[in-house]
Parts: sequence; structure tokens; C-alpha cells
Amino acid sequence: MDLAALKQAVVAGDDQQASHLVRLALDEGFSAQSLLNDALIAGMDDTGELFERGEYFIPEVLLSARAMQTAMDVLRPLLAAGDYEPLGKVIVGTVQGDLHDIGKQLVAMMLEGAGFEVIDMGTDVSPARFVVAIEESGARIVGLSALLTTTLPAMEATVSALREAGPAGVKVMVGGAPVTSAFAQSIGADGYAPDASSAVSLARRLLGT
Ligand code: B1M
Repeated sequence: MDLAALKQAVVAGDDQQASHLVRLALDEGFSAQSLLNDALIAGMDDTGELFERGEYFIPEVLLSARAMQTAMDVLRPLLAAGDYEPLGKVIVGTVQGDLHDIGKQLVAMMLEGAGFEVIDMGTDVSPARFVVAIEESGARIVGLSALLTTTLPAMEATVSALREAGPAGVKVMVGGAPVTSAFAQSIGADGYAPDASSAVSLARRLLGT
């Protein structure tokens, strides 16, 4: 199968075709990881470019996101099928004011696959909700995602709230397209990961495992 067809199904927002082609490609021996990187994420990138050029509007972007998520539903059990001992609890969420959740879901999936227990708080999570979640769950790491430059201040506010009101020693890792290592450092986060698989190595490093 040509992966370009799967990528195109995401760009076109055709969720049934995306789900069908993912199953077909798996049957043909493609790995879940390569379908994710070479077709699904690549398709979302093309959608983003069309949006930037004014050729796509929000409804088209939403359809692409739905097609990506439908395909990810098929891949999720495969990506999360690690056979590791539980490594600890991680809380993940997209910061306040930000509704993007595909990248954050990938991070959650990869962490689960690596043996972490993941509590996914969803999107638009306020600093106070993160603080309550870390206190109630006993998790030692929080992962914050932001996709908008306008929600970077909410990421900073969340790190500050966790430092001021959260339990001592909690580690904060951050990521998302507009986030950089320098920004992470400037807001006092413990680490930055550019993608979902680096988020796993970062979480392991932060926990010293
Ligand atoms: Co929006 N959007 N969006 N959008 N959207 C972007 C982010 C944008 C770059 C598009 C563009 O203009 N080219 C732009 C942001 C510009 C900026 O701020 N610099 C943008 C905009 C402007 C907006 C709105 C403001 C549009 C409007 O209303 N005028 C609006 C904001 C709504 C809000 O959040 N309040 C909006 C809305 C939406 C939809 C709802 C339509 C939809 C989201 C649907 C959903 O998530 N369920 C959407 C989408 C889909 C996108 C694009 C097209 C794709 C994002 C995506 O899912 N990428 C995006 C353009 C683009 O990225 N090419 C765009 C795939 C995903 C796998 O990648 O999320 O980067 P990503 O995650 C990566 C890494 O970043 C990293 O790992 C992931 C996997 O490798 N990562 C982490 C992410 N979180 C991490 C956390 C970590 C570690 C790594 O540790 C904890």
C-alpha cells in the first residue's frame, strides 16, 4: 500500500478511509510507528500548511483532526502495548485556553506504552486543576502541552502554581509546537521534549529510571 493514500485521507478529513487504510497497512506489515509518523502526522502537517495558506478553514481542520483520531484509535493499543513494569504516574494535560489535544494524546499513548500510568486531564486545564490533580493522585511528574503562542503564558502560570502550591519535588515537563528548550528553562520547567518519544526518555530521566 502507498502511505500517500493514508496521508491524503487525513488531509481530506475522510475518517472512514483513514481507518480502513490503517488496518490495511497494518495487515501488509507496516509498523504502527511508521504509520503514525509517515502518514498521520505528515497529513496533519499538510493540513496545517493549507490552513496557514488560507486554503483550509476551521471545519476542514476539524475533519482532518477527526480522521487522524479515528486512525489513532486503531493504532493506540499497538503503540501502548509495552510490556514494562509500571514506572510511576504521570499527569498530562493541555494548558488553559488551549483546545489542541492530538499531540498530547500521542505523548500519553507513548508514556503508557513505556509503562507509565497516565492520567490525562484533557484540554483547557487551569493551573488550579493541575495542582489538585497532582495532590490527589500522588503523581511525581506533570506533562504540560501547548500549541498556541497565546497559551504559553498559561503554561508559565501552571508551572508557577505547581511550584507554589504543589507538592515539593514534583517534576514538570513541557512540550508542543511553540515550546522551545529555552522557553522551558525560562519558566522553570524541569525539561522539554520536542516529540512524543523524547517525552518518554525525558520522563524516565526525570524519575531517574
Ligand atoms: Co489549531 N492551530 N487552532 N486547531 N491547529 C495550529 C496549532 C496552528 C499552528 C495552525 C496554523 O496557523 N498554521 C495555529 C497556532 C499558531 C500559533 O499560535 N503559533 C493554530 C490556531 C491559530 C488555532 C486557532 C486559534 C484557530 C482559530 O480559531 N482562528 C484555534 C484555537 C483553539 C484553541 O485552542 N483555543 C485552533 C483550533 C484548532 C482545531 C480545534 C480546529 C484543531 C484541534 C483539534 C484537536 O486537537 N482535537 C486544530 C488543529 C488540528 C491544528 C493543526 C492543524 C494540527 C495540530 C496537530 O494536531 N498536530 C495545527 C497546525 C500544525 O501543527 N501543523 C494548528 C499533530 C500533532 C501530532 O502535533 O500537536 O505539535 P503536535 O504534537 C507533537 C509535538 O508538539 C509534541 O509531541 C507531539 C507528537 O510528536 N508535543 C509534546 C505536544 N505536546 C507535548 C507535551 C510534551 C512533550 C511533547 O510533554 C508534556
